Amino acid sequence: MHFCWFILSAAAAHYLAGSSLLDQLYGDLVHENYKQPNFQQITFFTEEESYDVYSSQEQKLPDAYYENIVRNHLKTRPEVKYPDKDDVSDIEMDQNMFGGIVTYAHLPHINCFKGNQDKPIDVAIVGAPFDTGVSFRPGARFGPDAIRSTAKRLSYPSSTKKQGPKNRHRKSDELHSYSIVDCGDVAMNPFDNRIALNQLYRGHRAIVNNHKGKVYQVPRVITMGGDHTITLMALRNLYEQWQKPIKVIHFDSHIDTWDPKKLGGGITNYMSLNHGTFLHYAHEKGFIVDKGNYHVGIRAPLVDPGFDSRHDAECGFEIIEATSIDRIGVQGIIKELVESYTAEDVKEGTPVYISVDIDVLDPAYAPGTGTMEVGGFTTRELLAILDGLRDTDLGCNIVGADVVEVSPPYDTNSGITALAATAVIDSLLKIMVDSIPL
Ligand SMILES: [Mn+2]
Repeated sequence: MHFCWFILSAAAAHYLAGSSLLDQLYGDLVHENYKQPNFQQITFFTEEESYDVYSSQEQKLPDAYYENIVRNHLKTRPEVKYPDKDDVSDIEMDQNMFGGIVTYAHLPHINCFKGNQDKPIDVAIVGAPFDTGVSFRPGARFGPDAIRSTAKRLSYPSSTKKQGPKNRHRKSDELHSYSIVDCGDVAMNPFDNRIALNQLYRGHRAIVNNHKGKVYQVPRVITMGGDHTITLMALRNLYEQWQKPIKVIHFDSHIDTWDPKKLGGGITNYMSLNHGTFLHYAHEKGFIVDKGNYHVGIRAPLVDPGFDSRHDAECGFEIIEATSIDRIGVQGIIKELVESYTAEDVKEGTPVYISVDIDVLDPAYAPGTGTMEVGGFTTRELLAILDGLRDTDLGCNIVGADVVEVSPPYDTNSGITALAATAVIDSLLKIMVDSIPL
């Protein structure tokens, strides 16, 4: 064995003299003038015979035998033809899975808040780095960052980018007509929730007011939380934009319609708005429809069971509990949600919002979240339910969505919670992009 390496080294020294550092490092792969050493042709030995040779310290066969091994080895090494030194066609677009400027799924980034009004936006991905509305574990302010990092293996076509083979939406030779962009994060003040949430409100507003889509008259926004409080600002914007209440499909292990007096005491108005009460306020402000909203995946204990259940129903919510999946299955849940979009909703075009608290998943699939509850859905079940909404009346009227409560400090080294969130956004995009006729 040592003898073989000696021959390789000697051959290397022969052609490396005077070449560049890279050529020396990569040897014959980059050395254009490399001439393969002219070894003598001999008959190849069988494996058993060569095993004998390698298992012995002493050389039993003629030099030509070892030279033949080297010659055959060199033959099997790939030859690389490099592009012209001024050719950047393979590096000009950021397609790197583990480097580069990070946007969700390599989507183009534009500043959606200032200027760029001429840039069309059909679907905007935007981060809401905010976690000072939580009752338990913080960290969701880093959610958008983690979701983008974990989405590096996804890629989408946009009006400015051709579809690659990794695209999961359509065949590789098709281009859709939507402009999908990553707006970056809304800068949210970490010292005062009122200011931070108002900033998010204005951020959403700037996206939908200042841009038009190629397909949608008004951009759809998918928000990456952030704790669940941020959903209230999205609902407020949609209510103002559509001038009517929004039907909410809320995936969560918690009801989040808690009366502030039950969750936190409601001592001041300021403390009353948090990630467990925002749907109470969405109802109180009239942002959401007064019946036909849905919670899916509920399993967390209530604070005051009788009161909380009554109050939740008053806020217009029906409940599909996590355990329903054992009784009616994924298809049963899809059916119930799809049928909740009534003929009247179809006639009125009731706008639908989907909010996904990642804690709807079992902690086995999403440990990196603020308030884990055991007994949740698997990632596959959640994605199957979301995918089941495609091409339905409900799906076609989804005007906004979010995924919230991803808290990277509590995630695994592999980032499975953030990874689940990337897939949720992927499913939401599929609903928004595929359901509408081009
Ligand atoms: Mn929640």
